[in-house]
Amino acid sequence: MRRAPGTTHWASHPSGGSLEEALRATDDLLAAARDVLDANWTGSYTRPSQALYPHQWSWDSAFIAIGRSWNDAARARLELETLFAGQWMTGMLPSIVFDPAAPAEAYFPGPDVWQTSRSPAAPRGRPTSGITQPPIHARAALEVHRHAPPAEREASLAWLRRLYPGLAAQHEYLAGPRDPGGRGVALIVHPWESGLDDSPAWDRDFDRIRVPPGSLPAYRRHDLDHASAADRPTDADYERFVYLLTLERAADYDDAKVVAASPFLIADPLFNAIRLWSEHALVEIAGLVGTDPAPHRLAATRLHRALLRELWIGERQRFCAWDVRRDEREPEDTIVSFAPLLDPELPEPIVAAICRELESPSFHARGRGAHYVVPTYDERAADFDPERYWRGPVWLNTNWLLWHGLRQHGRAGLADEIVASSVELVRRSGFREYFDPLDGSGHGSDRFSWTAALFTDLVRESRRSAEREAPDA
Ligand code: 9WN
Repeated sequence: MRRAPGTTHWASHPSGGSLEEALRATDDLLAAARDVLDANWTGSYTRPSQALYPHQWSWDSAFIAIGRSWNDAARARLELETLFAGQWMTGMLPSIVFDPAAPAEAYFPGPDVWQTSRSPAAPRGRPTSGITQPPIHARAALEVHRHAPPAEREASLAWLRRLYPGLAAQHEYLAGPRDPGGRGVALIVHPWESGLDDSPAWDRDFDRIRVPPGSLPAYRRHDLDHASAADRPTDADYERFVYLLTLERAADYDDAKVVAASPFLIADPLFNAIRLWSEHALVEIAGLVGTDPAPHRLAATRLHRALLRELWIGERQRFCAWDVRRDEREPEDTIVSFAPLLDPELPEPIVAAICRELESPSFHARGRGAHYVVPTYDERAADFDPERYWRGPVWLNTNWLLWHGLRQHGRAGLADEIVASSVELVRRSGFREYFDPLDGSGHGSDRFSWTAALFTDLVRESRRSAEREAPDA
């Protein structure tokens, strides 16, 4: 039995599991988080984890930079600069920048499989993947700058000036080649681009992809050397991941050809909501570096409208992923539907609808024994899996994104619950990659960098807000 009735946990704690209580005695955990980040630091970037992910991942580095900037602003800045050195001439920021120091067999698929030198747009002499990940980087850059100690403010501004053209190019790329129909939402061509690889959000589309027999070379999944098979995507999913990669490779990573050929073509609410939130960060960054913020304001307005027009489905009261290839909306109730809370202009009735769903038994099983928020998939769905990757477990990065979204819409209660739950998960199970929402056990990699980084940010930021709100002694 997973749901042990009466188990003590933050939601059913007699005191109501206040944020204050969860934040108590977090100094040792903050020190341990710092140790994880330092152990995973390579000298120029941070590995997501030592064994499972021994290269630089794009959105990981952005989350890591945010958390690290509370203690070490210089490394946080270098983290993002190292990543942007792998940016393509098209503006695409690749999902992985491969580390030549990592052994060839350390991760599959490695640079020999991607073969990105086929594209004239790929950076020379710097092997990367040929796809992208959610564009959280402008937001991360702004957060890192905000955390800069006064003595480093000038250095931080100079860094923002250096980074700004790359950030702007990343957003232009998404608005250009990734929006071929001009509908205002960027399309992803591989589930790995979503960051939520095997989310049920695109099962209907992904499950229909048939891998032609004999079309794939023999390969070995190195991920299963470092994590339990029950925690990772299935072999059938992996086949499709690799098949899509081979199609993109055959198109030499030419965007128009990839979009034309890919059987997977999705407008993801989470990817586009992050893009919108980052576009707002670009407005602020442009102001800081003395550039005209107007184009970013305009882009944000367009994207806000497109999110509502293309991805909000009124009858379902939900944002849905749009399978553009078949022109179908995917109704699965997953965490991607909540991400538009990151839009500061989201209309109040839609904010209220999202919060209702977040508080429903599908995502917030109050009073049913041990439970932690926010699961990545509807707990009442027949195929909800509390342990497998993005098909149920709680992740600190999606918690962190929702916490920001809820706070900006004045939903402090739910936001505080997310912090309290995140802290309790780490206290109970350590800096694991993800957690079972029903019993709090840890899964996937251990000593996972973004868990350590975002734990740090959640705790430090919450403590700071509490200090601001405390009545004068
Ligand atoms: C494929 C590194 C990455 C994260 C993704 C997460 C997982 C890779 C994998 O690990 O994806 O990119 O091998 O499973 O899904 O969000 O960036 O932590």
